[in-house]
Amino acid sequence: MAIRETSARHEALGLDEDDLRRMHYYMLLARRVDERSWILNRQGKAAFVISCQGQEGAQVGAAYNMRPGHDYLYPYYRDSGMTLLLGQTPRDQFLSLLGKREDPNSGGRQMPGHYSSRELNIVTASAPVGVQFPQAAGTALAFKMRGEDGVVLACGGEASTSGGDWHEAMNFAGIHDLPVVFLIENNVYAISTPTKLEVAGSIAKRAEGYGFPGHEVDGNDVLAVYEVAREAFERARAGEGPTLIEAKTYRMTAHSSDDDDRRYRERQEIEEWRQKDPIVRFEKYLMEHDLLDEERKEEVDTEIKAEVAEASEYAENAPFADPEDVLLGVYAEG
Ligand SMILES: Cc1ncc(C[n+]2csc(CCOP(=O)(O)OP(=O)(O)O)c2C)c(N)n1
Ligand SMILES: [Mg+2]
Repeated sequence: MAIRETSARHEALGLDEDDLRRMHYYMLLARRVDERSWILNRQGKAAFVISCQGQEGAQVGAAYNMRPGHDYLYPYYRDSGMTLLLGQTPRDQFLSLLGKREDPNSGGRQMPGHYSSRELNIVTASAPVGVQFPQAAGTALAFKMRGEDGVVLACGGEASTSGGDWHEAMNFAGIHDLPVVFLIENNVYAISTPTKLEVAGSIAKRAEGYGFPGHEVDGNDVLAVYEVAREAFERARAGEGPTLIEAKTYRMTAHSSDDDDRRYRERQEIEEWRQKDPIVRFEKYLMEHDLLDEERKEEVDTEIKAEVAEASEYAENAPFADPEDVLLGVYAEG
């Protein structure tokens, strides 16, 4: 009772119960799709998995500010929480993971994690780390030149801020006050390289050098990320220019299904971060505010697991692309 009487954080942010339930649903959905993906990998059905686990709070918190089909998303390979929130389905994700013809991202011809949807304005990434940023700045320039109020959300891991593309995009966006939000999901590693060997100093503070604000935020707190991103989206929509957000988070799985992380990090470190699991933390918040209890939590999880199982089965039974389609979309027709 005492907690309800004090103004709750979500109320101050203008989020109602439905918003919170949606946020929770998509975070959990992303986690369960991811877990299922690892099973499909270990069963020898999925060749490669790259996870979002641990980053769902940063992803849902930031993308919850987007207007799907209006704003543009340049995700990176871990952003499945964002693409699910915007409207891609677990089926879409498994069709992509298993390289099936119906895969909406690429017809089964791209690596998993290369999300793409014309209707949802999700632009596929190229495989080199960080190349999405100049493209995102270009889309933001197009919004500005057309006098439209769209915002571009451009995402990457902390290692992408060590590459030239990111700096060029930051500089260009700063010069032209472009409506772009740079979200860096700092998950402590770039494969086996720890952040301290990737970045000297603060990522968030680099924004100052490019003439716009940068914020560091607890990336495992979905409401904190939502809050800082909301301000960034408002700024962009008002024509005031870009914002950089560094969400401090953690990669709970190995880099990918091809990586053995026992070679470069202690189990205890992972355990410590598990205590800060963004989903568990948000569930605690919801329970403290009487918006969730154990029974309802079970119900939601059961519902999600059924949806995930159905989607996975559908994708497993779906046909592969025809071999002769391999060059579709690669070269211009005629
Ligand atoms: C230009 C380039 N260099 C190296 C790679 C190989 N590579 C793929 S993911 C990755 C790690 C990137 O780390 P980070 O940006 O922190 O993202 P995270 O995987 O930790 O989420 C690397 C080095 C690549 N894809 N592109
Ligand atoms: Mg990283």
